[in-house]
Amino acid sequence: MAFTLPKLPYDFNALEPHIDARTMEIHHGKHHNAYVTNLNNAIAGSDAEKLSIEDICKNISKYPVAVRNNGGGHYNHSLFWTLLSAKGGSPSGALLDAINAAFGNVDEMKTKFNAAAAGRFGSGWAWLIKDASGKLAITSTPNQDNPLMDIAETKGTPVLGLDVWEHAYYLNYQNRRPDYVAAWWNVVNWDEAAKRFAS
Ligand code: MN3
Repeated sequence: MAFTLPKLPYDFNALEPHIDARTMEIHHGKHHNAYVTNLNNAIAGSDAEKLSIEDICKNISKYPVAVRNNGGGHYNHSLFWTLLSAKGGSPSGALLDAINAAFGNVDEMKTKFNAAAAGRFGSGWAWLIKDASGKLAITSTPNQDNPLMDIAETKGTPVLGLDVWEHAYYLNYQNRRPDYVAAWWNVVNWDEAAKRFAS
């Protein structure tokens, strides 16, 4: 079964002024759509056609680089959209407890996350992950790799993920990646993050 581009759960302009409508429109309709098309082409006729995108990522070392790049692109962006919300807010409940246990407090977690996002040279992603023992950690990956992949340096289940490719912010923020990262904290969907942490 072919992969499809998921609908955004909000309007293109829902996250303004933090993430502008034109960036959302191009990011979703052009960039993510291209990952879906190229992934479907890359897995056509292979056993990966029968797998979920999560299972493809977990076994990514078995597949050609086109599957790694576009499968990662599809998984990462599908996740990214659900982790954004105009509602904003802050973490609570079990997720807040885990953040405090791992980092001391929310601000310290954000400082470490911001450093991972700023320090990723070139294109990639910053992540807050839950590792196999249930503990939170911060990591980053190059290109469209992610922490589910068997080739990832630090593996875990993504709780938060931030796209730091220039296509995610250049129209509004140009070279100011740290400003984009700071603005993104205003539109994190903490309810979705809490659900991911609990699962
Ligand atoms: Mn992107």
